[in-house]
Amino acid sequence: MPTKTIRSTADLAINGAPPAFDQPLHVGRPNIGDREAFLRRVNQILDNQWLTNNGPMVQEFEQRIAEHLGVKHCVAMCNGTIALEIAIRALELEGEVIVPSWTFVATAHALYWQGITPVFADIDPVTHNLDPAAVRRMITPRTTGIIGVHLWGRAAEVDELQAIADEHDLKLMFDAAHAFGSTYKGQVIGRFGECEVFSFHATKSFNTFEGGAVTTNDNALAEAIRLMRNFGFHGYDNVIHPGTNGKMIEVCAAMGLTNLDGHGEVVADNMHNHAAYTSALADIPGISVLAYDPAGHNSHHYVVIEVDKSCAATRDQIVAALQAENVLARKYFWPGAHMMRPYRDLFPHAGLMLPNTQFVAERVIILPTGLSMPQHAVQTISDIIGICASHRS
Ligand code: T4K
Repeated sequence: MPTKTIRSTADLAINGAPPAFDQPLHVGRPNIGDREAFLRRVNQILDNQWLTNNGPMVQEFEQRIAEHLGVKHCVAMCNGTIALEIAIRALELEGEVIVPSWTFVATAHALYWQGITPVFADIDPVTHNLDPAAVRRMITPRTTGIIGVHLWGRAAEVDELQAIADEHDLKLMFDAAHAFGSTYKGQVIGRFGECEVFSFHATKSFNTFEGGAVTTNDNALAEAIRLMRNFGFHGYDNVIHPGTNGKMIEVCAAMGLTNLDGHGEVVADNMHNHAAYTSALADIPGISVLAYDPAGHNSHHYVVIEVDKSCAATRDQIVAALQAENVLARKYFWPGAHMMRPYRDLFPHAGLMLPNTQFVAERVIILPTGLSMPQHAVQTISDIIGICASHRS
């Protein structure tokens, strides 16, 4: 429960009042399913004495995820970044690959780490997803692929990106780290492009502590990815493919199986929080809540608000006020991957091609949501924002 009611600026912690919450409210607080069920599975793992290397829990997890997403293959991994790297390598991408800058930096890192140049294309400022027209502008003779990101769980422009890929003979894959349970045109994400990559990190709405997966309907690709995940081993003593160690461990799969059973509740709770924020922030000048595509399901993983120039407070002032109240709001993914040192050094003028990315990066705030939100927290957080946004400093 919040400790106070916010009625005026005098009630704000930045002005010396006690914070609204005793304990920090995190963006990305893990959702933890049925503890007893998880512990039963852990005991089973210990009894089995099979801790990793494609054990029974991972196999069950892969089968359940594939069924849940309606896709032929799910290859579970130790985290989303390694899953991206392995997928990129299995697709034999090289040269340049087009990605948004407006994403977590891992999307670009997974390419750059393998000597591939991430070329940043701009986004649609309304959806925050790659703008297909901007993708077209970034194609060069060195381009071999496109990685679309379903940012904030909202499906990317899948059909348009696929059309561009087909036209230019490029490979298309998706970073679906935010999109577990989201849909595109009525179909569950996980089946689009050559493959899709999920993150099941602790901070994701569905988590396996750390974890990730590549999903695909392509048998040969799935087979190559399975080999690459386990050093290229095909049986004992026989390596038939270059590879690395991308394996998910049994305890992570146990967490995943448990959380999968409770995922519907997480989504319902997050939908409720999103609706409550939308209504509580509706009349605050200069503040808008990013709406989810009403035509599709969303993972409801993030609550994203935008602070317009017309607002009486800046985005950074609002974030500072929230943090003083113990509301650890974030500015994901400010300032954009193109402004992070490795990529700024590589492309010092990338911003010229990314006006929408730069515009959005200055506006966003990500607010806490998830199962651990205390009662009345959404209203109090919205009140803090409302008071900040109605007073010029
Ligand atoms: N592609 C995209 C689009 C992604 O968003 C990500 C990951 C990836 C690829 C790569 O997938 P992974 O390799 O991570 O599986 C976090 C996550 O570490 C990262 O997984 C996620 N995206 C990114 C958006 O957020 P940080 O550096 O912001 O995390 P951190 O440590 O600041 O934690 C966030 C908040 O959550 C904090 O307030 C603390 C709280 N927290 C965190 C953990 C780990 C908890 O309360 N409990 C916890 O156990 O990156």
